[in-house]
Amino acid sequence: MDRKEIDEESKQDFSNRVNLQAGRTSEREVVSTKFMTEDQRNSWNEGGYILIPNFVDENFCDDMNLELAEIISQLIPEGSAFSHAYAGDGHIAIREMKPSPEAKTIADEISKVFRIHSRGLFNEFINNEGLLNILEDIIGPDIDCFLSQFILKNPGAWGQPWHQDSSYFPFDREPQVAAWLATSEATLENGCLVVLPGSHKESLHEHLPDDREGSNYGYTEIKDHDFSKEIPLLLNKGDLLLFHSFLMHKSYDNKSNAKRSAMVYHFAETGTNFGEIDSPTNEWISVRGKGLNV
Ligand SMILES: O=C(O)CCC(=O)C(=O)O
Repeated sequence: MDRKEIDEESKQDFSNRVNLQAGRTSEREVVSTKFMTEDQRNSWNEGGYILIPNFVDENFCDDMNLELAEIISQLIPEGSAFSHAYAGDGHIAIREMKPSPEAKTIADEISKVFRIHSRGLFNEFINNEGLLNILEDIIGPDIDCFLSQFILKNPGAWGQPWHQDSSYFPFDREPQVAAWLATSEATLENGCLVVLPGSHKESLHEHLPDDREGSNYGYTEIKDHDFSKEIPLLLNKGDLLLFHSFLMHKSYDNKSNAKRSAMVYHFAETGTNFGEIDSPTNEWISVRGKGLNV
């Protein structure tokens, strides 16, 4: 199989689907809280995100990184044929479209592994009480984790351009909440996340195809906005960022020689309707409240 670029037509198709969500708004604020601090509530309502330093210890991240490597080696045994995506055991791995010249194996080129939140440590994390408490203040007592992706930003990889996650979620309510756990340091050089504080109060904008050569499948970009007030978020291994699914965010390119890694989950209120056809990368798992009893 050739290492072909994703063709323009499928990029345009994807962005057309994403743009069906354009114009939606999310006005819900966190008013009364049971668990969050006042600072966290203000940060959420005003900025659209909450940063929690040292949420887990570094050993937990190292163990997650090892468990991920194990999943990749099971999905892609040595000698596997070239493909852009690999699936097995419920997991889906996607290959980088702009692989590092240093990459020696297919595993070195994997950029995302989806649907791992029912497994081992990845599942342990979504049952963390401290995490669920904060989520309860934001989305209520009935919580599902519906999406997980381990993101490996390999040396030389493009960052993901400005986008709002809710554009990818054709759901009947909002917000959803992303939990972005740094399992390596995230720096200006290796491709940290960058946010536009307060942009969660805006409607979903038009997302155009990412036209950079070698950009990954699914990357789309908001171009009709001033991003001069962007803030890069530098995280240490074990720090956790929670952010609103309407928050505009992107990540920088990885200009370093090492991988940047993060485990990213998305949470929604139990009972959220996902439309006629659910995304193959979603898997709805109840983590708190009434869904656990059905
Ligand atoms: O981790 C990254 O580089 C980008 C992640 C992101 O933008 C997302 O998960 O929506």
